[in-house]
Amino acid sequence: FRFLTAGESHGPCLTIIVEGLPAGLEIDREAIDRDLRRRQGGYGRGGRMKIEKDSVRFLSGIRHGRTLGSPVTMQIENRDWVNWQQAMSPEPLEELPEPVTRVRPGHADFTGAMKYGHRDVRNVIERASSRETAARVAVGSLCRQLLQPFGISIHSHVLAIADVGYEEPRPLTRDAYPPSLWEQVEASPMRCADPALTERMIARILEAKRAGDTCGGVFEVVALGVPIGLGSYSQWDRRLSARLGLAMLSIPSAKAVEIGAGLEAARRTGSQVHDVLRHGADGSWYHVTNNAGGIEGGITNGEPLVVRVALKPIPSLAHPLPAVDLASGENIDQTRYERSDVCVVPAGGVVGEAMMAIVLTEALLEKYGGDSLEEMLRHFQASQSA
Ligand code: EPS
Repeated sequence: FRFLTAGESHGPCLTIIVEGLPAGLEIDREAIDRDLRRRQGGYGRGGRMKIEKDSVRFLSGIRHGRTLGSPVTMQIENRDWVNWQQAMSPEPLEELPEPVTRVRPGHADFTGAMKYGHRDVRNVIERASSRETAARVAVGSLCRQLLQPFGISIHSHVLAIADVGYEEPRPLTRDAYPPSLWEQVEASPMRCADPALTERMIARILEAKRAGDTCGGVFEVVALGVPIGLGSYSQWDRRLSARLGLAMLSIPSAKAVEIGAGLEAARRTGSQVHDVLRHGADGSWYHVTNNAGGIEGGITNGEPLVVRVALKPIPSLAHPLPAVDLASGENIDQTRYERSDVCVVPAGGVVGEAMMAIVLTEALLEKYGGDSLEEMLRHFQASQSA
């Protein structure tokens, strides 16, 4: 299983090729669009999201609503392209647009320009933009549809915005994630189940916005119904924890990842951390706590898979920070401001869900692999009854 995304933020579209999905999987296009809409939402988004109405178009790999087993190609239109046709033209221009030369601290502006030798930072920002995450959400949404027949569901919620968040670590066991929690999350403009906290988070973002500033925060991604045995300790890069770490840190602005109790586990002793295993009367396995976040030895243990991701604040500030003009080499008091979001943590959570779905799809295909969904399900059912 692999995928590639392509496309500049203000180019005509995002293009995605996904290879390795089994044949015979029923695809709900509307469900992909729903996930794309969820990513576009959340309090703190800027003007661009009023322009875009993300929706996916299939160009290959699906016939009469089912996967063929051949590569799936998807396209998401950038509606803003009409305003950028000259500035982003693939053809040479007689008169070039004014180059962007002032770099924003914290953005890919400086490193990208130095690395690729660009004199116009526009050449960097276009691909470094988080617009690319729309493509990943489309891939994740396809993956979610594969995970569904195996009983796996994936959710996310926001735990903190800047310094405003849950006071105590939330429990991590199965009963801490009832369906009602996710209903509350989906109804909250902050994707936070606590209405009072939602209000405080919004107030925090508003305060930052008024000051010309931005906010980061923490979201949590949870996979429920994950079977025992995905991932492996046999090599470093087979460990599911490592694969989730890579996937989550690939999200723009991600600066830290925790699994289960995470950093808190380092502060406690072994007897306070390790999850006692029990065998139920019905033959099922369960753990009394879930500080491991559903992974032991790099392998899923049947408990909820819980990953938290910390996003730094967005580097485009309405009150710009000091910077350097790359053209003149001059130190300047204020870099430029470009239209931007103030906070993207709720959207980040939706991208986190997609990355979790992608990692679990890879791991599921490794364990129950097959060329058709039917074949995979046969392998899965055989292993469940063993
Ligand atoms: C982004 C800047 C903004 C964001 C964009 C990421 O876009 P624009 O420059 O067009 O105002 O809206 O995010 C998206 C377009 C998106 O779909 O999430 C940046 O500089 O990274």
